[in-house]
Amino acid sequence: SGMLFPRESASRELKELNGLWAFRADKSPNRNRGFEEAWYKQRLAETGPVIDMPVPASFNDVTQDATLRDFTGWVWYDREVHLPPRWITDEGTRLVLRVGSAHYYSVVWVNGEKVVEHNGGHLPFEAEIGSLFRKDPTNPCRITVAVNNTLTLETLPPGTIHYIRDRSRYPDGFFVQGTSFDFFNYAGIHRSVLLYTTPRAYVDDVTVVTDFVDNTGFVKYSVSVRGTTSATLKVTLMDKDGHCVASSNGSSGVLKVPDVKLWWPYLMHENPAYLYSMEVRLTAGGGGSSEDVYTLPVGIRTVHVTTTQFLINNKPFYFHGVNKHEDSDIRGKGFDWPLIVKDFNLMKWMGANSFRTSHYPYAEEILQMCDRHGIVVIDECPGVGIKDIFGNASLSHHLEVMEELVRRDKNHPSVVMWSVANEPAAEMPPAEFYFQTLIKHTKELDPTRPVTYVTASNFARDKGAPFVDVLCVNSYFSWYHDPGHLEVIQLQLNTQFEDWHEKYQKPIIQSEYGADTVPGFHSDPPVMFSEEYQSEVLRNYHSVFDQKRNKYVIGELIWNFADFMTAQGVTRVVGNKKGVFTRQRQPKASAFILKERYWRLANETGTL
Ligand code: E9O
Repeated sequence: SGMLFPRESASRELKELNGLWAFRADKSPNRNRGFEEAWYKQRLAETGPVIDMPVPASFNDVTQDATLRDFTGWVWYDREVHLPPRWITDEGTRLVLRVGSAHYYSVVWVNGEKVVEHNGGHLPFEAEIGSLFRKDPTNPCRITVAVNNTLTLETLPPGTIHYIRDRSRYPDGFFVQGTSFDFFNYAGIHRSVLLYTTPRAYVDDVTVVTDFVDNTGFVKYSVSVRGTTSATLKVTLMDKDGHCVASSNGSSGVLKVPDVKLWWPYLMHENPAYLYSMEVRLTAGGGGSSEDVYTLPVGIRTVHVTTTQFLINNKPFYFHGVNKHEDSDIRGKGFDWPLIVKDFNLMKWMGANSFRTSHYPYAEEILQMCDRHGIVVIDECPGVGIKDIFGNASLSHHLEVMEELVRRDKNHPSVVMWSVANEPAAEMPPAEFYFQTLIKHTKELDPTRPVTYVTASNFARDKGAPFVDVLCVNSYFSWYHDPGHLEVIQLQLNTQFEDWHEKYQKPIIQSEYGADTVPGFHSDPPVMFSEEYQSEVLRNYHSVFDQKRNKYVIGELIWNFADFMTAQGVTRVVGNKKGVFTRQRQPKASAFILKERYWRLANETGTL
């Protein structure tokens, strides 16, 4: 089935269940007491002590409880909700419970009955729950969600659990959740929980692929319908003013758009990010006829990759942007509109035209903002920290995650490329089959977008590079290598680009570079961790980018947009400090360097 973003319409209602939920972490030794005692059968408050927990939010940083901050295992949420009676009694209504994302593994019950389980921490899942109430029209309805943040070799990202049984040195039950990625494993219900309705016969999924020739745009669509065998579909494409520009009947077809207004990245066009609205209207015949209406924003644009260029609407696009995280004080990875709007304002302030969703899929609302603002996205799956496992179980889960990701994000004009992983152990022999399979699968799911993964390996030994469309290379000259030696950067970066390009003849994005910087640390001559050092690292990288960017280097993404939280460790002082903004979104000196550069690039490469 599809996973359309829930939208209100003449035929669909929606109720957000955000706010305070009751919460209880299962701190029993095997973390399994909740299941043994079937906490889902009653209100959580009747099973033991509960606390208030905001949804959406990570649970880690909102309390004073250190054991909750670093908790690994099952946590339980519940709340009651009053359903409008017509949602229950009307046979023609389909009622769906949807979770935007919960990290990592979730089980959901409604009034004690299990309705859905989901494996994966960054993508939505839903369940049809109406039938539960038709049998027994109880109100209120109780929703229970159990979430487990344990990471294993078969999760994405992967992790390992180490039990330490030395009772002379460690307390009873001591274990460590090991991970090999560089961000804090925030957990909880991270995105909106909501209920929505559709008619019984409904639009289940819509896929659009766009193209243009001269002044004519083409929107190839296909619609899948459920709940009826005799449906009529009417598809109408409207411009910004609501005027119909093309229409069609049937579950698939091509809409021809005269005088097309293309979707352009901002900075590349004076009228960027143009979105049409595609209204899909389903009329189900049979007994009493019913209608379902779903409206999808559609941007008409193309993406092509040559050996040296990345083309959007047949014009070369240069990525000057950032890598981000979903991360902030207190809320952790919880969805937060003020934070999102601030980040977009900062990206525009600095002239960033793109970002990578390092290292997992971001909230759909963020991609919608990108569609509306003309910011280009490299959409990354949570394949981060794959250090030595290329087994069948992990590969098949990875394929499933790509299916879920493409299903969710396929219609966003802002998404121009898929990234299937970040810095995997790409030099290991099994990486060849693994990445060949994964990339081929992704291209079958979406033949219209290029596919990459982000590498930090050696150009000569990288087993997956032959299969990518664009090489994304991370490097940290004068930081992880030759720390303190700014003078090596230009030579080493030149060599890096020439090696990769010569071997593969593909365009290259510098997908990470940067240096940890403690705001307010100053040193001239520059030393590591000072604002001057970060600035110098950037300047040295930039001078090489400038020599290569009209050749085959097609982009530069700073690591990172903002400081972010990590696991505790001796190389991290309250998180990773490679942000050009602090975690509170205030600029370091480097932010001004990027701002000046990005606006200069926009003026040179754009049509401003
Ligand atoms: C992934 C990102 O999540 N790339 C890392 C970033 C970092 O700041 C991290 O936050 O550490 C850098 C990977 C370093 C690759 C080169 C390692 C060389 C070791 C000698």
